[in-house]
Amino acid sequence: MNPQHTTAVIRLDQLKSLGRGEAVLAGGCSSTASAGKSGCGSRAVAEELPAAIWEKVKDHPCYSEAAHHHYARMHVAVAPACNIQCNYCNRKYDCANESRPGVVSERLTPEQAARKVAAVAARLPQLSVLGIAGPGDPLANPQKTFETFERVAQLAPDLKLCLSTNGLALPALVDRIAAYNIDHVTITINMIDPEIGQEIYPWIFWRHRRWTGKEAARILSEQQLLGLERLTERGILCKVNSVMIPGINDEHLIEVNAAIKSRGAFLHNIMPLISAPEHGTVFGLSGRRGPTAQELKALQDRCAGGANLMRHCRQCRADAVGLLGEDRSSEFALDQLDERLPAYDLEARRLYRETVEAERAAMEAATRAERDKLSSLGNESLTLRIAVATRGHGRINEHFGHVREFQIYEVGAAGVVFIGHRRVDAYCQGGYGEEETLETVIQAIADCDAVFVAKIGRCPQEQLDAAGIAVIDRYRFEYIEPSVLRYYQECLELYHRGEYVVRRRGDAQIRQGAYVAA
Ligand code: CLF
Ligand code: SF4
Repeated sequence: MNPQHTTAVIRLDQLKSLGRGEAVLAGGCSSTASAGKSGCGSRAVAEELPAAIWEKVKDHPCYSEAAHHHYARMHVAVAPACNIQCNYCNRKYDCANESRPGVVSERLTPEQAARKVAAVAARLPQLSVLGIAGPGDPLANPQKTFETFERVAQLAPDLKLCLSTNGLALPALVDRIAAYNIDHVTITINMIDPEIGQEIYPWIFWRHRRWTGKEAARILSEQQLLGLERLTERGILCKVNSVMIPGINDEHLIEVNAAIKSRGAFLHNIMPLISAPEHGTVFGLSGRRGPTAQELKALQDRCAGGANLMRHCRQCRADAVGLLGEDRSSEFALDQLDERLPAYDLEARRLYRETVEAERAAMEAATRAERDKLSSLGNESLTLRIAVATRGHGRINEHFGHVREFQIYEVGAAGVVFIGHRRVDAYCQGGYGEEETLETVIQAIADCDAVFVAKIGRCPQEQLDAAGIAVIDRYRFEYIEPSVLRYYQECLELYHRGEYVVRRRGDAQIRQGAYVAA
């Protein structure tokens, strides 16, 4: 799977201007609850979960969609070897500007990894999770993986420990995972049918020999499901990642969703295949395409009612650092780290969390108040999709020209839900707008009715108007969800008066290829 020394405590007023996001996969393991649903899942709030579960997810950016606006994760790339081959992975590829499975810029020893964690924690009070996700499979490298967890647990006792695996070696290591207090485990499960599995996995290495074809896929699937059962029996939170591969497992993932729900998975993260010829993967070289945004959403919607869905995954690299929508790994390269371990300031980190919790409570109260205004409505047919320019912290706080990632929300009479994100190149370069880039940005949000921004220039505003996407800047620096709900109420009034024109949505493309870190 795949920032110096100011442990500053951040005040509420500072939060408004904070939040340079990041994004990157391969490493990343790979996981939002279904639209309009509450209950368990990544959108859940405190009162909807048992207290013990809430404690585990409330500041984990992958297991809680609300947490991902505020809390950061970091991966340490200590696990180079893998015991299977996936047709969407090429671990030889190593480029600092790439972001997909197996890709990292530097591999670390457990000691180096612990040093990096200390350095990141000293500068990022928002860091809440340490994950090991590659660049190979963490459980195919058990010594390095568990030694790293042990060192980090001593150094940074408030960090949650997280692991992402293909699951082949999982059942035999469940006791060890529990002994190290690793409370979050992701298993990548792309199939439960070996017929389909043989098209995804050319081989696995199991019991001292290589297996191919259906037999390999059968063994892998058995181990994955057994591992999932053993983990959930022990109360370890499990997320399942599935790569949606059109023409191979897209329809089948509905069965996978049911199978993992029955075994107690907490979340299901269905991610789009990333494949381009230049990645050198089997799927990339053979022209296997990834899904469009609409195809991915349609599949996720068909899984509604099954295992809860994560929709805010950024398909991180195995060495990603920062909020899910940003990648600050280049700020923490090994040769930039101090030889001496920085002090680990538990008190500053606790104060940061307190500040964030106050901010989250205010945001939830504002959202509830707006939602209550909608509660008297019946079955309204109008739904809107909104792209939001944000740098994090749940606010509309980014200039249109600087956006590197839009967050996408869907709103209707039932409420507002986060449905995904769209990565783009920043349109504004050194004070000038790039025409070509603007076209790709508009294409990325072609399925949206409106875009919320903190600020926008006249030229892009005219082009968005021409594309039928309303530009809304009156909610600048406000919370996203209450603003979206307020906008919906305004549109609904116009709709009832016959003055709102419902636009025909285009299909947005999920961006493939290089992600250039900020
Ligand atoms: Fe990392 Fe994975 Fe833990 Fe998160 S990532 S090991 S659960 S801390 Fe998160 Fe990255 Fe998606 Fe994974 S955004 S690829 S779901
Ligand atoms: Fe690559 Fe191994 Fe992860 Fe598959 S399981 S994506 S081959 S590192």
